[in-house]
Amino acid sequence: MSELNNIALKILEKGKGILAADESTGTMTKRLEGVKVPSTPENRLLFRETLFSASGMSDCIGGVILYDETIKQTSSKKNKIPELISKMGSAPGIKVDTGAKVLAGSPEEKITEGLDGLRERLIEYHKLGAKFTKWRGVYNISKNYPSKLAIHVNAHALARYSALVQECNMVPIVEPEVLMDGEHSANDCYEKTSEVIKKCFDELILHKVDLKGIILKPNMILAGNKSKDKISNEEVANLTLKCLKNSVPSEVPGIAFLSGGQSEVEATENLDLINKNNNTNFIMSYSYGRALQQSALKLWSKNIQNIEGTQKVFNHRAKMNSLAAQGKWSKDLEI
Ligand code: 5MM
Repeated sequence: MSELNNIALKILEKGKGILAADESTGTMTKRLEGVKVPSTPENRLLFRETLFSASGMSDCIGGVILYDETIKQTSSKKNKIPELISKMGSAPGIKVDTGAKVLAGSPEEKITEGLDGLRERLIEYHKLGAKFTKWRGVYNISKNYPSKLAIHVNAHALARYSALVQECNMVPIVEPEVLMDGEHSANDCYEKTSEVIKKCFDELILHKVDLKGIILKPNMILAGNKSKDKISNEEVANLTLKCLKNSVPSEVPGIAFLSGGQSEVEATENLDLINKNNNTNFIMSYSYGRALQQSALKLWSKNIQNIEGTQKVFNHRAKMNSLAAQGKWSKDLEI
């Protein structure tokens, strides 16, 4: 088994998933200001180290995606953040894209940037302890979108990124996110997500990326948040499984979903149903940002010194998702 395949499998072993704590400073500022906490480097670190040192990390979180600021910070107990995460039995990872920018040629769409100088930045992050990385392409659905152009250029960037990451002995998380914003039906989401994922794999193969050494981070198949088309959680799970079965090559060891704006319990319930009905050989787990952090952030904001209380809320969410990653969750376990 290759070293990269080992890292990927370890991150997702025994019901573990990924904590996406890679909000850029702009996004983290919105999150903190949303709960009336000033967005200073100290506060961003305090919230994040509270999660990274919670007991739920060891059983439920196999990897943490960090942002550039955080991977270089030192905790209040004088641990370098990647060391703290490793001590908790989890793998430190890093977001390496530099954000989604307006796509020339189709200005209502986005292309993710960050390839210039990436090889050098990867060497630095690897030295800081990163075992894996993340790059997110974003696509919106409407009558004419995503365009062939957006699908093509984002897949190309994801593949160039992945090849460079593997060259530096880290596992790339490949995140093509088809957004849930809009009036589209679940069937539109199914069609567009399938097209996006297939194109990503065409490019990954062209760039000679070792598919056994990646983790795919897709969206679930959902109706748009302004859609009249309401579908059940069972249908979400079945459509998601059908899409991934038909578009992901069997060599890929694991899939870790993004939550994409679903509520915490909805993201857990859908993941649980996906696992209860999993008719693929893929590990199906989570790489949640909002769906792992929302309640913890809300409680923490009431008293930022309430470390224990915040960790309790986070541990619960992490446990619920870990059970869901094994198809063992049920509603009565929620408090
Ligand atoms: C944690 O949020 C990440 C995005 O941050 P920026 O927009 O500031 O770059 C994001 O990539 C995240 O990792 C995924 O979208 C999953 O997060 P959710 O909240 O959708 O589970």
